[in-house]
Amino acid sequence: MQLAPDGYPATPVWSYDGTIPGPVIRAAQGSRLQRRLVNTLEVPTSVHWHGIRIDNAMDGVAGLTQNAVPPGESFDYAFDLPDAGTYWYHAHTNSMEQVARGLSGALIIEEATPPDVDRDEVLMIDDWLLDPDTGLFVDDFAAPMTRSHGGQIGNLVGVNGRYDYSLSARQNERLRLRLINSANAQIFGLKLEGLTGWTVALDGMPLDTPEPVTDTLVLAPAQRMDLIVDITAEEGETAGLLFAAADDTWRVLAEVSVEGRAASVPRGAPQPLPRNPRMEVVGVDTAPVLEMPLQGGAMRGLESAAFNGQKLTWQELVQQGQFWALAGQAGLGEAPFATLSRGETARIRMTNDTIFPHAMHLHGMHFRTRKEDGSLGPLRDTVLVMPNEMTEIAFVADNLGKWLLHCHMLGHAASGMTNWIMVA
Ligand SMILES: [Cu+2]
Repeated sequence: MQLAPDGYPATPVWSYDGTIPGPVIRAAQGSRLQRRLVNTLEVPTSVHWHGIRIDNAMDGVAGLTQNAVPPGESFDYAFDLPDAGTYWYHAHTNSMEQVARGLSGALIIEEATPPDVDRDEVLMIDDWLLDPDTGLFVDDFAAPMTRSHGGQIGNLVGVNGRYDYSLSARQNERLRLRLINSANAQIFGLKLEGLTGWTVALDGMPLDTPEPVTDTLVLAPAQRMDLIVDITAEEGETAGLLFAAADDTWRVLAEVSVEGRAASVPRGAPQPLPRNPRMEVVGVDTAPVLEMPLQGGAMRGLESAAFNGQKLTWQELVQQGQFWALAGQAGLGEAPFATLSRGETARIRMTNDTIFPHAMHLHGMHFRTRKEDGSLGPLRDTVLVMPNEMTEIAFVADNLGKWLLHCHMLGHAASGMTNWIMVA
């Protein structure tokens, strides 16, 4: 793939179906998706269908819900799609390397009645860490320095596999933009220019009321955001999606060139998207609270944590490439963090005792954040927990099986920040 600008070498990648990102899979809400993974890589792999309330056996987590698929072999994924929305699929075997090399794609589940927009565009936002001389991915996915800090941040940011992604649109045209952060660790600050927009869904799930975009949008790794935008820039003016670069300047992420006019005036605020079924989180106030401190990392460290059934000191953990822990456990333990009975409402209080932000992702079920006053936030599957902050999530454990709860900074997940819950 030519990821870097012209004049730089092309990049050898790992891909689904030969493209980065993989093909956009579109399916109807309520239908069944079937895909055969044929592994022609030289390493084992598996596919996770992120955000889908899925049959546990199809969740794609090597070592928990299936064995990794060896080179030359295949695995048939087949599952129902209960919810409309913006989801994605990605490797879940050594994901800090496999996702970074290109193994991800968008999974779009369409509502029976789509919203009133002229176009529906998927913008998969990623970053790549490339060696400018060779075009190769910098081959230190497991570097302790990045894993114990904020994680691997690329030196090139792009959308849909292009650093210079652009699209053309007419003035007052209405677009649905489906933003997906597929980066390993980068949290994107985003803003609109020449566009008037509303957030209509987060992590696939519709908001009750579309929220006007007035400020910087924050999209953590693995999170999605559906916007409905009207092109309000004049013909010839620049419009598009900007991101906050590391040097604190705003740079163009996706340019929209305005050509012609679709209507003389923009439309009013959009209607909310139809709700997905069975999403009520009930009984939150009386549900038990499970404490999950997020621990470790550079500058803080850990006194000790359990790893592979043994209690290890910080020094010993570091020797094992483990820099993080969730509630005193580094990596998957024999026993789950919690065992919940089907239909039970649970609260997990994640207190970030590290100096880094973490994008915590629960597999198989969506949750709401619960604020200190007891009010509930929007449905999500991935929440950003800032340093020294506490975030409480509440959900109904209505999906049977073994579900990961892990940091989606993939280097963190690979070095301790991965735990699991059992719904039985
Ligand atoms: Cu993390």
